[in-house]
Amino acid sequence: MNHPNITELPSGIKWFKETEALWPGQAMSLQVTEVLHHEKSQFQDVLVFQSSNHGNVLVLDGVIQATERDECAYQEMIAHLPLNSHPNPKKVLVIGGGDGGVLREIVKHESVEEVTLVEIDEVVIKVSKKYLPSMAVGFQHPKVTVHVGDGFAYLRDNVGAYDVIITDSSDPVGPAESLFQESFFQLMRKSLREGGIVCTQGECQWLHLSIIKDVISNAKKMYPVVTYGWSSVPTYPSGQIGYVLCSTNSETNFRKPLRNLEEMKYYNTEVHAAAFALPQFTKKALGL
Ligand code: SPM
Repeated sequence: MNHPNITELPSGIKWFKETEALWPGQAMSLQVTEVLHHEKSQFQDVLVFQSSNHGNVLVLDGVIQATERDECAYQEMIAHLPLNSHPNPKKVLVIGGGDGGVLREIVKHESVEEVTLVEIDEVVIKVSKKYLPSMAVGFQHPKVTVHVGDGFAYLRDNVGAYDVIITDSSDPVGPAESLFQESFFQLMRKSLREGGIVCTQGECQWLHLSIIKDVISNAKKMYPVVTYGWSSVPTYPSGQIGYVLCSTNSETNFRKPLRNLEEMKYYNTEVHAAAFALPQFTKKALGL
């Protein structure tokens, strides 16, 4: 099966290479042992391959979304940073996240009563259930409801409904572009209950400070507390990714988790607090 990002060397060894205009002049490569699935869905190019050292890998429009080896670093942080900053999160919404890994993390919180996942691309859910079972296990929990559709439309129909909203999106090109815009943050704001918190995929400080700066300055127009945290994810461009966190409660201190969680792979209370320690160039660029 041919894929534009996979090259076979004369030795027969195959490499996946992640090239994208958002990170010019650099490319993460992973050795491919088998292409498990490739299809053009209604929204994007969907690829799943088995790698030599990172387990199965989900790729959307040529960009790595999750590898079985390091997905914990992203899924745990995007879930537990906001949930452990809310005093009593009961109703949680996930926009995107069709692999199920963020769901798997959210249901670990005892206070959570209902989680709804809104994913635009049903194919991502289908291939994740088949090839990424350690992530898709999240779909099996009785607290979880899945809605296949557009996040904007869902938010418009669900005002004042959620304690925490997590946007687990791909990058701001293609189907996820609108999820980085001010209008989306306004809709999320309206869908929160009093004291509600949002956490969105916040791109990489080595590559996208101007995108992050715009997102944060837009968010500051409508949320009294806005900040940026990050974690190390080796298979994401430049080896890290960030999280934009916003609270409607001016008392929220994202640096101080309100609870601990036992037996995570990546997350603990020290990592939570450290996520908000920013390099000087980031603090200066973002005004944090
Ligand atoms: N549940 C996992 C889905 C992953 N969502 C985020 C993927 C981001 C991939 N690109 C990272 C680029 C950072 N600049």
